[in-house]
Parts: sequence; C-alpha cells; structure tokens
Amino acid sequence: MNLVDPPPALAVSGVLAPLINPVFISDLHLAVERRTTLQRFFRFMQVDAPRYRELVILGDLFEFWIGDDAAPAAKPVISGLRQASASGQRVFLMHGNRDPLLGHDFASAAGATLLADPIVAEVAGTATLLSHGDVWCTRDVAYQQFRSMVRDAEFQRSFLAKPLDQRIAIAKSARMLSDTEKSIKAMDIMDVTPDAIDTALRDAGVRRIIHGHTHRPAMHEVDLDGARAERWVLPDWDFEGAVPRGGYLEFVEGRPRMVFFDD
Ligand code: LP5
Ligand code: MN
Repeated sequence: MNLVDPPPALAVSGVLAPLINPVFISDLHLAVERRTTLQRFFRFMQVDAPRYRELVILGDLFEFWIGDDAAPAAKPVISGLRQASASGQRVFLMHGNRDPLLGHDFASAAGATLLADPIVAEVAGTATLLSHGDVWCTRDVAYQQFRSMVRDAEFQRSFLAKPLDQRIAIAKSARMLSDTEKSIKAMDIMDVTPDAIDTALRDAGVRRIIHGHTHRPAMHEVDLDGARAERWVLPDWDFEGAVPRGGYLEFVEGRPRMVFFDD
C-alpha cells in the first residue's frame, strides 16, 4: 500500500450492478504450498469460469494475505483473474477473514472490484444478500473481537506499515492461536447464528443469502416470519488430501445450482 491508496477496509464498493449470469466461489485458501488446489483453480479459470458473465469471489481466496506488497507468489493468480477481466468478464472480490488485507493494488492488477461485506445485489433476477459470512458467526465472541480489529482502517494502516518479516510473524501467530482456539470451540458457535441471519434478511429486505466461510455447503432453508427464505453456503476447496473437495454456485433459469467438482 502506498500513502495515497485507501486501506483495504475503505477500498470497497458498496454498490453492485445486477449480476446477469454469475458464478460464485469462496474459501479456496490458495497458497504456494497448496499446489493441487492452486492447479484446480487455474483449471477452473480456464475451463469453467469463462462460461459466466461475472465471477464473484466471496472471500478467503488466499490462505492468508499480509499486504499487496507481499504478493509475488500470487502473481499467477493475479494473471488468471486479469485474463478473465481483460476478456470482458466482470470480476468481484470480497474480503474473507484470511484475506481482509487484499487491497487496491491487488484489485487493480487483477482487474477486479473489491466489494463491501455484506452487499445486496440483483443476482439472476433476484435481490440477494452476499457476504463472506463470518460477520454472522456472532456467538464466536473472541473471533468477532479479532474481526473488528483487522477490519479497522487505522489498524490496517499501521499493520501494513510494518516490515514484511514482522507481518509474517504476526500472521503466523494469529493462525496458530486461531487453530488452537478452534479446537476447543463448540461446533455450533463456529456456524452462523440463526437470529443474525433473520435480522440480516429483514434489514436487507431479501429472501436469499449467498455466503461462504462455514465450510458447510448446502441450501439451508430459513423460515422468516412465516415465509420461506434461502441461505446458500458455498463449498471450500481442498485438493491436498485423499478426498478432494471444492465447487461453485451457478444459476440455471434463475435458480441457484451448486456444482461440486468430481475430478
Ligand atoms: O481461519 P479459520 O477459518 O481457520 O478460523 C476462523 C477464525 N480465525 C481467524 C484468524 C485467522 O485464521 C488468522 C489469519 C489472519 C491472516 C491475515 C493477517 C491479517 C493481520 C493479522 C493481524 C493480527 O479468522 C476463528 C473462527 C473460525 O474462523 C470460525 O468462524 O473461530 O476465530 C478464531 O479462532 C479467533 C480466536 O478466537 C482469536 C484469535 C486471536 C488472534 C489474535 C492475533 C493477535 C496476534 C498477535 C501476535 C503477536
Ligand atoms: Mn473464512
């Protein structure tokens, strides 16, 4: 980040023109060490993504991100996105809890637009609330405190001004602490809070949500004040283990359809 660019928290757009034929992905957790997942992403960008008019990434594209100036390893990913945007596809990027520091430089190199979280958009004809989803995990109080800190513009400015080795050390400590704490947290507090979802749907005046983060891919039905609403949760990607997984959400005749990779 240079001194004239806004910190990532202030570099987002709060308006989104209607999405006509989008594909949604999230939680890829790309990293140099996650070679097979990285390869699957490149194949997705070559083979699958070009079928859609808009590519929407709802957070955690990267395993972790400590600033756009630390990005040389991400160059091939930027090129992949750039190819899509240069060919006329609209590319949107939302921050996740692993990459809230994706900034203006990354977005402009990729030809992508950073989106506010949450944001309402018309998606294949239906008003829809889009989010990474972590904001609705309200029972995870320790996490929400951490979230407020890393999403704060002043915190981001001072963190990004630190030397690279210090940022790497802090991010590694945060990852370790997070893994230790997660191992003792109850599963349900790491899911979205139903009341938070109801409130978000009501406030936005919509009946459909799409989000990632929880790694519980499915269409979850919501009973909202006696009427039906839908919460679509995107799959995370992991091609490193014995049982590879990943996928995306597309729209067929206006209806969402989850696609899981079978290769
Ligand atoms: O990431 P995931 O899915 O495994 O777990 C999340 C929550 N954890 C996090 C933390 C991230 O993994 C850390 C990665 C950050 C990289 C970006 C760098 C940005 C700057 C870093 C500045 C410190 O998001 C986890 C949730 C879980 O999702 C489910 O929702 O439970 O939340 C936690 O575990 C948070 C802990 O409860 C509190 C963590 C405190 C970390 C404090 C960091 C201070 C570091 C100081 C070190 C000197
Ligand atoms: Mn996440």
